[in-house]
Amino acid sequence: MAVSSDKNTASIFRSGFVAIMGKPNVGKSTLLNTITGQKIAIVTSRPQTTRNRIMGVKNVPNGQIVLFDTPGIHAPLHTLGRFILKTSMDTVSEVELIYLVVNPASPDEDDISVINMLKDVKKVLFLVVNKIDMLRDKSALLCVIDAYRKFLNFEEIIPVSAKSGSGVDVLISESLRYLPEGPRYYPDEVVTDVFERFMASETIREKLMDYTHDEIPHSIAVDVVRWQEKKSGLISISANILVEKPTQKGIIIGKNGRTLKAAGTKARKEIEDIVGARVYLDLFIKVKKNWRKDVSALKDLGFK
Ligand SMILES: Nc1nc2c(ncn2[C@@H]2O[C@H](COP(=O)(O)OP(=O)(O)OP(=O)(O)O)[C@@H](O)[C@H]2O)c(=O)[nH]1
Ligand SMILES: [Mg+2]
Repeated sequence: MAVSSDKNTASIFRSGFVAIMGKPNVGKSTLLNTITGQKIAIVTSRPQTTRNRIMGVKNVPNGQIVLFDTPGIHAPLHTLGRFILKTSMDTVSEVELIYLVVNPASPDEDDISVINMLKDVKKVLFLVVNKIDMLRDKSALLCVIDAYRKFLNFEEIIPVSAKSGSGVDVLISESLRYLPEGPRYYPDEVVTDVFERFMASETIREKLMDYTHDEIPHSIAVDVVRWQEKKSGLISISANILVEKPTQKGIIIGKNGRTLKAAGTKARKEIEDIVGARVYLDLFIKVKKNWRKDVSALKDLGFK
């Protein structure tokens, strides 16, 4: 019997790649975590948290959506900034669909720099207005949408709250409608390509950022140097925390070592959940001047 060629048939399996783009701190990583139902990407209240491209897979009965979280786009200031911008642009070229994630507010100059990047990109584009839980006046949403429409043509405009999950189901089903008929790229059990070691270093970085607030801007890098699985099932992990200045070392250690201890304990518990085993975590702080400007240091830390 001939296979039906009707593309609207519900039994068609649709799949493809989606880039989550936007300026820093709009909730891109939170959205990836909510869509996939997993804590894949670290989230902090501070801009420019994500540094690498992070992949997450969403499986639904008739399809598979592979999403890339990207670092927030901002004016590249130093070598790390340029790596980050390149990561985002490389991702755009590989996807079928782009979410432009924005705050429920008129575009500012950072949003406009992302818009300019996307102007000549010939991909399906969704406007995802995030954080709608923060909007008291729902009519303001229409003004936001109108403001963005002046700059770009969006196939769909979807208001969501990545934090509460509101609107996320609509985003998933609409995304699927625009993806082509395609294969299951990843087996069901794969939810990310982020490996445990990287997840561990990211978790440590997230907790250090939480505990040091605005005192350590973006000067922390975490490098897992040892990962040993013992016969008892315990995983022994050593990680170096890289900072740029001796004063930052002091801030991370905190009074009587309290900050480091608290952040380390929180990170250890979360890593135990990720790896499903007991963890022994050893943290060392190293001062490496100007690591963010140093290309070889960045390569050592996994920035490609
Ligand atoms: N109220 C509210 N806050 C949100 C929502 N989504 C994300 N946030 C918060 O916004 C902040 C930034 O979230 P992230 O997911 O780290 O943002 P990001 O866009 O990945 O940031 P970068 O990686 O720095 O570009 C965090 O404090 C989140 O908890 C939302 O729907 N509502
Ligand atoms: Mg992020």
